Amino acid sequence: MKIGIVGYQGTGKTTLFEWLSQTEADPALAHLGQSVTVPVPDPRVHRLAAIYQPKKVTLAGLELADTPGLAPEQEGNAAKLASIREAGCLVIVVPAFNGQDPTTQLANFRDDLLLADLQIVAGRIERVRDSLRKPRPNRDELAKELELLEEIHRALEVGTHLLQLELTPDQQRMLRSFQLFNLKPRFVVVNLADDEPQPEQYRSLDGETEVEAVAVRLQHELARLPADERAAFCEEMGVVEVDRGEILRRLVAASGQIVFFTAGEREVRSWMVRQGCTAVEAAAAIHTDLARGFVRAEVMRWEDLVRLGSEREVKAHNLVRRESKDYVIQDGDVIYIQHHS
Ligand SMILES: Nc1nc2c(ncn2[C@@H]2O[C@H](COP(=O)(O)OP(=O)(O)OP(=O)(O)O)[C@@H](O)[C@H]2O)c(=O)[nH]1
Ligand SMILES: [Mg+2]
Repeated sequence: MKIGIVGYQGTGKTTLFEWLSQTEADPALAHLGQSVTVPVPDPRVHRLAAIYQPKKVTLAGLELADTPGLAPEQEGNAAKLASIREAGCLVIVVPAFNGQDPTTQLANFRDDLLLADLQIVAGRIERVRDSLRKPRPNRDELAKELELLEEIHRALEVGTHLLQLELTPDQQRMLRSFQLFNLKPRFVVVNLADDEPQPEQYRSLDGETEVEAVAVRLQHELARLPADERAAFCEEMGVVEVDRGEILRRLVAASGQIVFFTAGEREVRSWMVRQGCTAVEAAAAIHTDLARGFVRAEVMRWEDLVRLGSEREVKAHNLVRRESKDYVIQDGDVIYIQHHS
């Protein structure tokens, strides 16, 4: 799943992208945007590796996409936003440095997202109405879609984030192809000044559930220093190093994904799947053959492994569950797929 880093120009998106991914953005691609898959650090993987002593440890990756900034108060933002329609989650960066007000910026950006979605929904409503004027075999289906679109249109007009609407799976399916921004989970990063005296005031923002306030430029600089110079830098600047791994893990959760593990002597590995993923879908994420020949999943909890120290002990305590295809994978499950080839 792609995570789109979005916001107005100069808010610190590329700095955030570089800090979280520990890569350098290519300036030649700044006007188009660029993406990179970042391994998500997970202390649980290292606990499991200590038990299995595998030859290889592999971390699941999260795809981060840096995007060109929108110009405030400018027509045409809807078109610019088109490139991030496919993102599964939005990270909205708003600045609180140089006297800028993150609350106002966020409100404006939310309006831009609403307008972009309204254009799409209004366009589709018109086309569906046109179609309904002619005799058609799929009238009922279209009428249902029209009713839903009109409800969505009303909700957008009053500024409702559509995730609050509790749509049925059928309705979600009808809307999927429009890739509406207001149906995507979002995460707000308030980019603080290096010397912000009261960062606490930005830890929550009106109407947003996931907010992180962090001095992105400072943290980026800090992370680029050699390890032995960081402590001195922190002391001198009076800052605390922010764990970028924790932010990545919060992004995983905020984007509606969970992490499961596979573990053996050859490899200990974390995998990312969407919440609600079944055992056979998890098997498919590992390898299509595993899904095709799926017999059952053996499931342990990573906590049990760490507490008891070995797979053998977990088995001895009867803590290995045998689950079928439809079992819903939980964050922190360690799974082994039994299959015939
Ligand atoms: N004071 C301060 N300046 C910052 C901070 N983060 C970024 N900047 C500065 O803001 C400018 C823009 O940073 P970028 O990361 O390039 O911003 P952007 O959002 O990618 O910009 P566009 O891609 O042009 O939209 C740079 O000069 C940064 O040094 C911060 O936390 N504090
Ligand atoms: Mg940029």
